Amino acid sequence: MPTGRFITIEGGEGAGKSTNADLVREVLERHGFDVLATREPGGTPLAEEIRSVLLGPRDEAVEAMAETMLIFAARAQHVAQVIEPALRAGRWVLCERFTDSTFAYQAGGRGVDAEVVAQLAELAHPGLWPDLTLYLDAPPDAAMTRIATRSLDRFERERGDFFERVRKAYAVRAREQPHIVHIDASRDLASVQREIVGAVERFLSTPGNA
Ligand code: Z5A
Repeated sequence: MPTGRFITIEGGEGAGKSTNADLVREVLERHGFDVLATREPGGTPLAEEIRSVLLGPRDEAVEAMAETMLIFAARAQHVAQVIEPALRAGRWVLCERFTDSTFAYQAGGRGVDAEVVAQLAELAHPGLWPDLTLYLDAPPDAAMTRIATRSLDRFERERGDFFERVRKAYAVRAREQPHIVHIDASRDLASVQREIVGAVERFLSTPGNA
């Protein structure tokens, strides 16, 4: 049975995930791959509803474990309904954020035990991990100025030290996980994009990947 490849784009808010997802898609399509672009939290009607619940500002404090389980509920739906069928059909799936975000935000940012995140991941998407992750790394203050004119969601209203913990957790994960390629996203867009294209081309030219 043909199977496509699973590529994710990670990073803090304003790091350039959406901007560069378009570029990665173009590169893959130029190589003749059929690409399904999607995002998390979200990607199905139910998962998008959970996204609205997660991102909407609210007065009630949201428990870290409740937040984590909502994220995995959305992910289980997205994987079963969209990601796995596409991969089985031989399509390449390009997803903005996936479980590396949960290690960064819920484990790193909120303090949920990373072992619990790993266990929930194994329940929500057994055996499915990205083949390649492009991690766009930029200092939170610099990235936030790029989105300064937007209205802020519940995560973006967090304090600065939350984003530092998230970034630190991403850095640890990028060192430990061979599927993650670190990209310095604090530079001008043209430089960032050159490095992204290089990383994707290297992945494609590695035997067994394409
Ligand atoms: N979340 C979580 O906690 N746990 C999880 O497991 C998952 C998610 C999956 C929503 O995610 C929230 O969900 C997120 C974490 C939480 N928290 N927050 N905040 P999201 O991915 O939908 O939201 P986001 O990270 O806030 O995305 P974003 O703000 O849209 O950022 P982006 O996609 O990385 O950036 P962009 O839209 O491509 O670029 C922003 C602007 O910067 C734009 O004007 C660009 O033209 C500009 N830009 C981009 N790159 C550059 C460079 N290199 N130089 C200058 N300007 C640039």
